[in-house]
Amino acid sequence: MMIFLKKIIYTCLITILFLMSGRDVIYSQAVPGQDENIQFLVTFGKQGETSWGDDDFSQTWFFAVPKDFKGRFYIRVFDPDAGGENDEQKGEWDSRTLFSVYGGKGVDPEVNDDSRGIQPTGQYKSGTLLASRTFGSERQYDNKYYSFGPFNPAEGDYSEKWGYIFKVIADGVSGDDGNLYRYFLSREPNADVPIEGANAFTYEYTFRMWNNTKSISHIYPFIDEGVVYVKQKNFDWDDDGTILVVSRVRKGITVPISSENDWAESRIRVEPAEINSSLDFQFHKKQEFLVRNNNVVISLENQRGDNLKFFSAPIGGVPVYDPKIGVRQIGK
Ligand SMILES: [Ca+2]
Ligand SMILES: [Ca+2]
Ligand SMILES: [Ca+2]
Ligand SMILES: [Ca+2]
Repeated sequence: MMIFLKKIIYTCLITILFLMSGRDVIYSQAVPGQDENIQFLVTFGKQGETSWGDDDFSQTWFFAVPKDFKGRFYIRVFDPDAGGENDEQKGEWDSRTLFSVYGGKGVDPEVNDDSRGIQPTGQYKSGTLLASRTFGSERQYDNKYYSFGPFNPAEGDYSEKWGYIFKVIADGVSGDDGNLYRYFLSREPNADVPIEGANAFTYEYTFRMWNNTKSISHIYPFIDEGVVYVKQKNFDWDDDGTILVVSRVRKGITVPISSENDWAESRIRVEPAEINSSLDFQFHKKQEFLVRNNNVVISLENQRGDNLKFFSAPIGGVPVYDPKIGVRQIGK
């Protein structure tokens, strides 16, 4: 009887573990990530007006493929066109967006500052161009995927810490409409099949808030060793509710918010217990009325002026406030 019971418990445990790992694996390469509750990234054509929520008409993301992954993979872009469904129209649909994928030496943003893509200037396109395509308003790719690849991991820029790094840049080369899109790093060209242990990150996040006053979006910067404070900068938040910072030791502090076509910035002191974990930047929409089509830009710097990474799958998991740790650490 005891052996039978043990077997049942063992089977249950294995099933739970499998389900837990499955959940983690399935969504870890979606950009935006599963826990972020962000529907789309956004990049406007460079004749666009910054008051519509994109400060520089360019967005850079990095995909890190683990060292031990030997297969081929694809970088899928959902709704790469600017037209039809999902996108933000101004006059005629005339935006053209260049998506380009880079690998090889020069991509690693920890070695090459320009590669981080905070500003689309200097050597932000460093590395070897592996694939690219420009999309206008194209019914064929409207509300559908386009897949770049296949790529081999070895085509990436090797980093001891992150594995093989690839860079994807979306540039709004012309027009004034907003292109909304998202990515998925996949083993297959025609389906979202994740690579276990892969992740994606950016240094400047430009995204669209949901048109829903109840929604809360999140982004998760990782706090490295040696960070004393972070300077947050947000752009064109349209005075839409509040931005809260939460961590294991921080129940939630509000930060100054931008309104229309301007930046707001502030410093946040980092607690020792926040080192080597992720912060949770929460974007709470205004409750009184709906602020529609709010696009926003956010970046973080540490006290040395180095930009922090936002990971689509938060390192160490989503931080949950724990009052016991908070009292102990901050009270020291
Ligand atoms: Ca237009
Ligand atoms: Ca579209
Ligand atoms: Ca689009
Ligand atoms: Ca905005």
